[in-house]
Amino acid sequence: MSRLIVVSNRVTAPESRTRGPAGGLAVAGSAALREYSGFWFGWSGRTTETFTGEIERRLADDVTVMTIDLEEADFQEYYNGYANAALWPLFHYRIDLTADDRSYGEGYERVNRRFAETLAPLIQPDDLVWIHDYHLIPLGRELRRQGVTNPIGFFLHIPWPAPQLFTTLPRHQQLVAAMFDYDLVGFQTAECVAAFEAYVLDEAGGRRDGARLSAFGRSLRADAFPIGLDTPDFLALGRSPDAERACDRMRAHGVFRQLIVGVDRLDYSKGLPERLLGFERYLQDHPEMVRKVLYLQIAPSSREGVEAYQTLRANVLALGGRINAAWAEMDHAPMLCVNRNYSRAELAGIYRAARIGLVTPLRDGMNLVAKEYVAAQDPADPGVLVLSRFAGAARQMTDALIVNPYAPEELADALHAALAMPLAERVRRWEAMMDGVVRDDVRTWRDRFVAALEAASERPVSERQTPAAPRFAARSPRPDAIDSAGAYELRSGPGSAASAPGWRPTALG
Ligand code: ADQ
Repeated sequence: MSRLIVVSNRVTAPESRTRGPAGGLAVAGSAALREYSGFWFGWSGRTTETFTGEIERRLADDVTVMTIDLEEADFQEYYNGYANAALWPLFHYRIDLTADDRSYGEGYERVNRRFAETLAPLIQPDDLVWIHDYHLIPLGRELRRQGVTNPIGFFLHIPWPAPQLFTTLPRHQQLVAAMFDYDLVGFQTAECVAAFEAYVLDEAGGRRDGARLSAFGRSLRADAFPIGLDTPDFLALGRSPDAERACDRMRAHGVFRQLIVGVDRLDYSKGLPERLLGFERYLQDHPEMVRKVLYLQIAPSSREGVEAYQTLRANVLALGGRINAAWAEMDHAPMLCVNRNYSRAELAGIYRAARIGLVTPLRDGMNLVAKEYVAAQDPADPGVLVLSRFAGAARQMTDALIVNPYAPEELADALHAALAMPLAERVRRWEAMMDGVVRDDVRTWRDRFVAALEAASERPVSERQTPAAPRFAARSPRPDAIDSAGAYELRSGPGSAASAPGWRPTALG
């Protein structure tokens, strides 16, 4: 069996899947590797004065983790800069927040090159390489330049924007040209695949040949692979003493009140100000409910080095203050905004105590909180998921109450409908969604992606090279400006669900 090498910007220790904080990728990365041999490679999260390329290797929760430190300039230009101030806002349809700077692009290219130079010598001939997310789009190209001929797949966790938006990015064609060094490119939804394909056909003069897209003299397969939860793991966490305690604590706090919960990184893509306006509108429309609901918003800070995040934090705090100032009494406040992380077990307990899970991003690749909320519910008395139509999850979770997060009155109406929903309807909707959460879990996602990567690679194992010694690496000429060095050059080698306990799919009775 091939080894699987998972590469992401940040390697969050797999053990943090229970302790939190956990981004979506942390959960997915460790679940992807736990049943495969191989390792997880990425940035340690630390910066040093100068880049050394030294690899720290350790075993965490049965997963081999290899990390490198980056330079402070890398962190500013590649991470805070190009990845999070240019690509992230653009890919989430916020071109008004996109900041570009020549140094950002240079830092992005440099870090991707450094990743490739450090990683390439670790790759063996029959390894599969799976690269994750927008920080590392050009890494496949850099690995090819290092002579790696193994199958390399790329999965984008965030949305791929419509061509009209994507073309606002300076050097957009270079970024897409680099993607054609992958054998397989995966997106969260069919809508993202269609947006990518539209760009390739209309802007890059490419074409579709059966399942493959061709452009820039190369071809790849592009498909949708909606990510899921590690459902059995999450169900087990939901039965843990920490989860029970958190659930009891929330129920005691919200006694005689219906609890509404939101759990999001403090990120403008998550639609927090818009959500607070929707809640405010609900209180205005239903003043009789003011003492009967409690909205808990858990929103730990994120990317505090980027200006747009500091502004967002101030906005959310101001809106929360305005709502409580208008409606609070000496013994009651309608909402709580908590700026911290909880363990995943505690989150499971909090979700379970809540009658409504409020997940209303303005744009989201998938959104795992929606799936976690459903997985955490009591089957005999489940809560209602209110879900933005702009989350990838809305394509699968059609039994949620689907809303337009930009319309406060729609949010207010959905809160009203959810609180009035009879038990039988809550159960019916929850069962339909839970079937999907169990069936399409993170293992299904991983196995589908890995199988597609094996199938998409046109190079048999016997023809794969390891970049262990100086050699000639053939590269096809390309029309884009990334590579002006010619078609051949001397390379000098390295250094340059259904089994979920406590749940049975309804289809099986
Ligand atoms: P994220 O933007 O990080 O992920 P999401 O899918 O919602 O978004 O995952 C967030 C994760 O962090 C969840 O597992 C949640 O439980 C956890 N989390 C959030 N707040 C927390 C808190 N206060 N304490 C502890 N844990 C907390 C990106 C994309 C998503 C995509 C995922 C996976 O932006 O669209 O779903 O990757 O592909």
